[in-house]
Amino acid sequence: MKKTLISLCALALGGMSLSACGGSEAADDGKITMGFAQVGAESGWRTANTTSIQDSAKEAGIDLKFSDAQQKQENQIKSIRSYIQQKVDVIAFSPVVETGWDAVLQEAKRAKIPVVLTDRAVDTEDTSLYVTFIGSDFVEEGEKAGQWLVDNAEASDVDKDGAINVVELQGTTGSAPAIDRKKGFEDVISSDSTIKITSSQTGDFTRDGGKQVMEAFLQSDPKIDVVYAHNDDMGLGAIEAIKAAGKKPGTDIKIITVDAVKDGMTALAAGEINFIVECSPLLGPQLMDVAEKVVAGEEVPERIVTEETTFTPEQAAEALPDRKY
Ligand code: GYE
Repeated sequence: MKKTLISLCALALGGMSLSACGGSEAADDGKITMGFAQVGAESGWRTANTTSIQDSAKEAGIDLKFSDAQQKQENQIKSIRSYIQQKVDVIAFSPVVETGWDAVLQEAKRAKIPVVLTDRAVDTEDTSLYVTFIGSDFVEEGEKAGQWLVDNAEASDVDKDGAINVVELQGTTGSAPAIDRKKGFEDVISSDSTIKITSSQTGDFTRDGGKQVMEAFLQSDPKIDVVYAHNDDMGLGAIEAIKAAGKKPGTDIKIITVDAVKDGMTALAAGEINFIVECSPLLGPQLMDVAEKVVAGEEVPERIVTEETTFTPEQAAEALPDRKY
């Protein structure tokens, strides 16, 4: 590995000294070292994502340094700084929130360590701070959720008063999937004046968060027709709250979620969730592939979008036996 780096750097930098180049000590044994700063372990999606990254690193023979930030940006920044100090070959991370990354990403750039974003995007003017972003189109996911509601609005209007009152369980405040899933959904439902978001609050992408927020919504608002949860886990928490309030999830109150992890799909097949927009957590193989290319100095696309689908209860029942996560 070092040889490739030296020749590439020599080409790129001409007369500049080799010590200014990205060739790292960690690459001396021929193995690529990747530092990965994960968001946390907040959801079934995240667990599947972590497994995918760890398994594919092993398969690709990449030495993985992994950290869990417990959903705190300051922890992720600390991990990234430590990866820079350790001179890893490549840094990959899933930014917990969109903003506030420029300083640490500039440090990585100065150290000539390429950064790959996976799963979540950052909001920065300077796109030279990362090589690529691998992940879903969250706006499109929100649109798909909204489209299902527009298409099924009549059936969803359980109290038949002509208004469809939606409560929204948002993901982590400031995170790309929370911002974009909200936007995509709102854009599409605005075409139907009977559909209104009556309450919207963050449940931080956790089951417990979803349950607590839903309990509060149910106490203050007797006219909830639909729950739009930004992930399965919050939807599953909402199901518990709805049951505890003596109502039937999926029937008295319709539920739309995003992710399509096993627990979500099981609830969908059982009719307790009505529609799920898929968001694939299996980003590991693509990430390792991109890391190998980037370290070898090859070009990679600036944006790699994950392909995904949607599920109705019938489709969930069919897909469940083969579902890997
Ligand atoms: O939908 C949610 C997780 O960033 C796409 O984060 C990811 C989201 C996912 O906690 O379950």
